Amino acid sequence: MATKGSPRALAEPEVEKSAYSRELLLGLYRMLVKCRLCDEKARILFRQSKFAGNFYSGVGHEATEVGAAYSLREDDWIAPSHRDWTSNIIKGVPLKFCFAQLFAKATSPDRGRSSPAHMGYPPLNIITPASSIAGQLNVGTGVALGLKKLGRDSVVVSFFGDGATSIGGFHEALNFAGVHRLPILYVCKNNLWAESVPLRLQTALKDLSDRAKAYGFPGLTVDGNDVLAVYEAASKAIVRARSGEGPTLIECKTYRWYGHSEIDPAKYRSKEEVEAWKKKDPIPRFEKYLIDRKVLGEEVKAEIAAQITAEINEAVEFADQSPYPEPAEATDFVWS
Ligand SMILES: Cc1ncc(C[n+]2csc(CCOP(=O)(O)OP(=O)(O)O)c2C)c(N)n1
Ligand SMILES: [Mg+2]
Repeated sequence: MATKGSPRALAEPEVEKSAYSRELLLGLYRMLVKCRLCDEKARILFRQSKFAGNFYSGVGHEATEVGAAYSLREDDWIAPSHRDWTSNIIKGVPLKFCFAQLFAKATSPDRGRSSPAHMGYPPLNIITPASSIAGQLNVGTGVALGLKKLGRDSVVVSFFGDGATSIGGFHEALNFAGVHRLPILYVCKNNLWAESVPLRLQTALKDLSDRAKAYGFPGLTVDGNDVLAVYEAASKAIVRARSGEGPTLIECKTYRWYGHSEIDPAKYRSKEEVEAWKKKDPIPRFEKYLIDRKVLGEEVKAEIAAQITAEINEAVEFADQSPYPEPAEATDFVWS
């Protein structure tokens, strides 16, 4: 496993153990492609004014999201942040509900109530993101406490960015989880930027995983663009959490390709930096790994892309054709 102190080089994925079945490898690949195509489609739909509010693309982060959440069971929980809408897709939320929620249509599970940055799905234990950065860490940690008190063996995966690690809520959540050995995996997507704030102004640390030491549980840094490195680290941490040994912090070094949101031209970053990270695109990199090992061929690759594209088109059509909720519904489910 790529652990802190020996982060995996940002080149070829290095797992040679063939510990992973063909089915798992293709499943991970299919999910990477699905997240990428859905995210790119959502960006286009936002620019076409198909939905309002704002959109926070996670393109570039797919290996981190998929690697961390892929081995979760249905009864496990995800506490996503504003950029993690694809965690819904990974956990199995039907695409038509994801797009209906983006479009705020009456057919979405929340009947059009949430903004695009607040996608959740209670039937699959995906907690609607809190708006305040790091706020969601406290919610996820509270769920982990609840699971422990109920004696369940489900776990929580909490996703957040580098920017969240400078906020009090982050430290309170991790400290509490360490004290009570809660069943939670903290996944920091370190994409080097928090809106326009670069990492060097965020922290004097080289590796954000060092922060775990202060709370008495393991912290490790992995290459967040290597889906197998993330998968391996996360599945071990999930087993650890499930067996009552407590939390783990995994820092995944990655990059967001686009602006903070679709209305941010991101002029604070250099073109060279962006281009250098695009060359580390997690998808062609994993593709090459699979092709070299004869797990994937050009034909299957094209078939996967075509199937996913058809599924997306159908889901977008469903969202587009769905009605908006009636204005009178606005006060339903509101307590007074
Ligand atoms: C307490 C608080 N401050 C500011 C904001 C506005 N805001 C939303 S996302 C964001 C940047 C977060 O950066 P990071 O945690 O690194 O996540 P990333 O956007 O890079 O995925 C900011 C400043 C907020 N939502 N909450
Ligand atoms: Mg960030």
